[in-house]
Amino acid sequence: MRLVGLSLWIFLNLILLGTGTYLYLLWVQYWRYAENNRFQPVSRNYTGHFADRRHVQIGGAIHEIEVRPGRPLFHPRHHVHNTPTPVPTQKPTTTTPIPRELLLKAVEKHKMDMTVQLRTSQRDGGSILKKHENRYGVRYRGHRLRKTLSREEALCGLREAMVRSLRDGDEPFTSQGVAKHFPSTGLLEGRYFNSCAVVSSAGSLKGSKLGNFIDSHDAVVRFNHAPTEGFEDDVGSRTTLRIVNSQVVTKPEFNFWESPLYRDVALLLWDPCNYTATLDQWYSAPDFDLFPVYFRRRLMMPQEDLHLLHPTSLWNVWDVMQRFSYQRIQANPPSSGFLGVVLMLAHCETVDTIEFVPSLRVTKQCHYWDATTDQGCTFGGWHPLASEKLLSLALNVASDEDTFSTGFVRIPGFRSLSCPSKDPGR
Ligand code: NCC
Repeated sequence: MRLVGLSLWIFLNLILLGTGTYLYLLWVQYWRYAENNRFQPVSRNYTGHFADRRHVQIGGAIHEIEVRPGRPLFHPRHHVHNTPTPVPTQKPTTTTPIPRELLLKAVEKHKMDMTVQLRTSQRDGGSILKKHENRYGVRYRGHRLRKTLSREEALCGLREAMVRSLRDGDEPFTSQGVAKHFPSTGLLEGRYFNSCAVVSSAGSLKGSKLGNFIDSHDAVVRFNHAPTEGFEDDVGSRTTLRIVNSQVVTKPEFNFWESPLYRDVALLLWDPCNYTATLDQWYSAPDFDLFPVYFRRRLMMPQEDLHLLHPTSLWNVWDVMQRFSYQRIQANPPSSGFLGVVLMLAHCETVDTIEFVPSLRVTKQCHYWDATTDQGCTFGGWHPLASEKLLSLALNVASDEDTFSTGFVRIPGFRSLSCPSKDPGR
């Protein structure tokens, strides 16, 4: 009897301890989440002003950021064509520009703050407490970063990821009798540009006056339903390629059939598949049913430069991001933005990603065209955005001033790379 009582007592204590630990973990996770979703000022000493993002507060005084006219940034080995490398050309709009050394100080602090914020978001996004959210069955078996990242190595990894579109020979489409709906050539196949701009949809583009700079690139990539009309001063007006996720393709509110946003440009549509899914498995159960729309559009507008992303590309890119991160990263596919960057690296001498890494104009505003606020749009809620941005920073050849004041990261394309035949550590 005594033994039964003792066992019961131990059992009850164990249950109590287990429940307590569980509640404690939930509590810690909740506060981490709450903390992460509260917008933190860039630093105690200076803050980007959201009402007027052209101002910086340094010490006690508020200064207007001087937008300096651009200068060439490039190492000559990156030049292969005669078209000039784009430089930001906007003129200073300041009334009382801050002294340059103060701006550089602000840039330095901002860089530090952004790195901390991105690392924190990366850590929280990859936390094992979120493992139950592993919706795509990600089972990463490779290494994680143990030494300092080499730009060449990471670029070689991204090149190996082989981001590509589907073609008519890809199975199971031939055996399913739908191969005729797929183009015989890949997206941008045989096309090469000197300079490319990949324009994020970030709210911090508002008021940037980067429109001319963006349009001066040989190719311009945009995403989903990001508009240009009415925003030309900040985001330019040219579009070469639009990368569109399967929600935008299938949800009626985005008007994929009718909207002029999706006309007279190359289009790349994408939809996530499971980490280990074959094309067959993805084709029978896509996340959003984009195939009927895609097939219909190919049939009705065969002249269009319309493509579907090979879904394995998503996880190949994700694997590279995980391999080159110290921390576990969020187990969801990369964002359209980062897919655009990796895709264009194969077709451009250099890729400028505009306001992808948040500049001094950083804002809670999700997109440059609407007032919705959500910090997750910039630092990552669902996509592993923080990891994408940290990797972009590691590949960046632009100066800190260009990155954090003007607002672009510059990455050299794959063509100038010399990679070992088999990437080590894979
Ligand atoms: O918002 P979205 O992204 O269309 O933005 C395109 C790309 O710009 C970069 N970005 C955007 C906002 C911001 N504040 N900072 C940024 O760096 C990102 O690289 C982003 O990929 C997408 O990636 O397809 C995404 O699409 C939206 C949404 O589906 C479409 O806009 C249509 O409404 C997703 N949002 C939601 O589903 C609510 C977003 O998570 C990813």
